[in-house]
Amino acid sequence: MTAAAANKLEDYYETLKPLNLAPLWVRLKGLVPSEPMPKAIPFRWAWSPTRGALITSGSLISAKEAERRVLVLENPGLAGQSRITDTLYAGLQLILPGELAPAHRHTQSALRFCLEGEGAVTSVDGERTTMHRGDFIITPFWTWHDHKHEGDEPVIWLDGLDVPLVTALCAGFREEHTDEDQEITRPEGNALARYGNNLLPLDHPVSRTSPVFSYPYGRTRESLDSLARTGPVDPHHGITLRYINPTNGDWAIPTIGTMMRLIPAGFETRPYRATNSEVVVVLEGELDVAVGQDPYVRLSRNDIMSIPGWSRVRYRAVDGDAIAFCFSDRPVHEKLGLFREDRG
Ligand code: GTQ
Repeated sequence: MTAAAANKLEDYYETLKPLNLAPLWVRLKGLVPSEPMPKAIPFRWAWSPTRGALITSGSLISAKEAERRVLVLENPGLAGQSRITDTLYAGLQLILPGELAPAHRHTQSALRFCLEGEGAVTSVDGERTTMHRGDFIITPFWTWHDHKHEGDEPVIWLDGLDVPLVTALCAGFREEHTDEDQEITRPEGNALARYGNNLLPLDHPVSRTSPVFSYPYGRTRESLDSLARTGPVDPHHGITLRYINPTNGDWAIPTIGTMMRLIPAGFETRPYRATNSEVVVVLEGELDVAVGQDPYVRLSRNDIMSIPGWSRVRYRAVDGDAIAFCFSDRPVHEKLGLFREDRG
């Protein structure tokens, strides 16, 4: 194209702006890329400074004032957007002894993964559950939930929500409960007894989110222990178990895939990538994670890492087994027919 023709085109683009029109030929490759181009980058939040900042917030604002005292884990590639990957939200929540984070509900689904401290309780839809390190707890979309603390030390957990997805669909609703804490209608452990033993009450309906809602780490650990001794160990995933909804075999949360991963001592996984993005937090041992061409990054206890979609990942455990909790947007990719993986 000649310079004169290019100038003409530029002038033409200017005439389009007041008409609220845009030329697709300028934008096509960005809108319809040849492969995913996440804005998120692989990033590690080291526990000690992150925890320090969170504890400081405890002396500046109460859980009630904040409604939820959370530091959002914000990906450096998505500054100001409250996202840990292009499609996932993550935050670290602090609750101090005697505090109450009041009851509310929203259309975003949430998970809690407990990292530190004893004595906090989350109530979901009429049932409470006491939180212990390594427990995975679900707040299904549109269920009342409040958090309180009956212990005597700070409690910290990782929140994971499908906020960016719900925002993209413009489907966010929230409501505050008229009471600060909701009425408890069933004894603690009731959900686990009814749904958590490979049994379901006769005629129990299929539900979109797992009714188990609290998965104690002890049980998960038993399975991992046994498999660590006997295998099999997948060359790309190590030993990865996914939390499921017993009413339909789907992921425990319909929009967020949750998993526990054990990489045996001395094991190195082969490169793997999939369209979904992922968040990893180390529970036990030390986990080395390499993304794309980058060298291995070492994750220690409670360190958190973002893994953008469609980036090649390798895991390695050097000294001793490593155990990490992971969550991703894989269920949404699967449900929309968008999930692709590459084991090369
Ligand atoms: O605990 O209900 O990190 O509503 C973000 C939004 C936690 C919660 C978050 C929430 C919550």
